[in-house]
Amino acid sequence: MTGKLPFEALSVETLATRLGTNEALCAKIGGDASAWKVREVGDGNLNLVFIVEGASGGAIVKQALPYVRLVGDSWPLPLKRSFFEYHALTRQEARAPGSVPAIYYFDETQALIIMEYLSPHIILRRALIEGRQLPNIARDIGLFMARTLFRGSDLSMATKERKADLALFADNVELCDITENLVFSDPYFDAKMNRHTSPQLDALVAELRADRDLKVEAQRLKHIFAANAETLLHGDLHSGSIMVTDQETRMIDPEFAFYGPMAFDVGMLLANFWMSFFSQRGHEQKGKRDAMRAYLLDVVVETWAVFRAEFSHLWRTERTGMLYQKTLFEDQGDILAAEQALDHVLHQIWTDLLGFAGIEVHRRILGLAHNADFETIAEDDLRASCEAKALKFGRHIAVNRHQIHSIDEVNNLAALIEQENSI
Ligand code: SR1
Ligand code: MG
Repeated sequence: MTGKLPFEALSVETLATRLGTNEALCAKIGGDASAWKVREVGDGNLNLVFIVEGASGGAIVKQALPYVRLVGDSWPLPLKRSFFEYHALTRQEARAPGSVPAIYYFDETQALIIMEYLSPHIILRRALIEGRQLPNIARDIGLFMARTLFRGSDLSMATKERKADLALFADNVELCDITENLVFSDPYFDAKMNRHTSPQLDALVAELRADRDLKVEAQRLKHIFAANAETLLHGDLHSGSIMVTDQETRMIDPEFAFYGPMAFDVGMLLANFWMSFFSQRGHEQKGKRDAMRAYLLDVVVETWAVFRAEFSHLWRTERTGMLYQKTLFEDQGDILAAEQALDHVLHQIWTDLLGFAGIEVHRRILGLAHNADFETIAEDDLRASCEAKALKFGRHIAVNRHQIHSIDEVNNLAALIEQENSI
């Protein structure tokens, strides 16, 4: 396949013929394409994902489709998201080495990336649903977020380079539009593609949609998301975008990458841990999940602690960008001023991440794109009860984000709500 042929979606049947002469793929998995085994494994909302295995190994072939896979061709979506994913992956690898899959090949016209087959990794969301306690995720994800968010910002980069990058990713308009609508607006009115567990959640949903403070807060957060081009975000950092083994953690799928507020990735990620926490009650068929719930709250605490520690370390050792210059602080012997500024920056991230987390919880229960944590709870009343608790939690942290001062306070709230008899 060359980059010059017009776009054509791959299939299990055509992949070996079309990529059989691709040097990068042959070098990785073996050149005899007739022996390749091809499986389509994409379970995301947007793209095709193939595992291709040959005589000497395997690789992932990921291809964007010109529409939203979840909805179909009635919702066109540009192929260029593959370009942004490729460029985001290269930057993430440079800024947080070893945290993303290795890239072997990129074809912009075919919207196709050939990359490392992570095996025996599984999607983190699936592991958490199964009740698996992964020992390293908090450390690995905390480090990834601190390194990519710090090193992609004006705290670190040369301003010319950052502005060029900002211009490059500014064209990821359609994927930002998905987030702007699906995350920040649709959950708060009766949008066409919304769905929720009905009738069990109807009254609560009506209450949330009538909640003026919540609606205003969601729009303030949307404003921050759209207007605060602080750093290169992953843009969709939930537990479905992370692959794990007991030892290893890799971040995947950064096609939503763009320059936005640091707190967005952190808030979305923590929201997914809290949603996993609230969903555990629905997965107790083989026994109580108390230990799993405690584990998830510990993961939240540790992720935030690792993020803060690494961000602070980078602040002290790598602050080479045009923001909070050392010239004004350390070079004048005023180290405390640099620490005071760091406190302000971390506090801003903290306040905003709570808002983004609350909104992310809402959209996964009220909007178009639900998550498997809740969706795999077969019994409607049980699922609704888990979802109702998560919705209340999300509302509280979004609306009260300026009055909440510690991660323990948030976890205590989660634990309290979890104990309630819900609907
Ligand atoms: C129509 S896309 C819906 C969601 O899927 C992606 O994974 C993003 O989370 C997006 O919001
Ligand atoms: Mg994705």
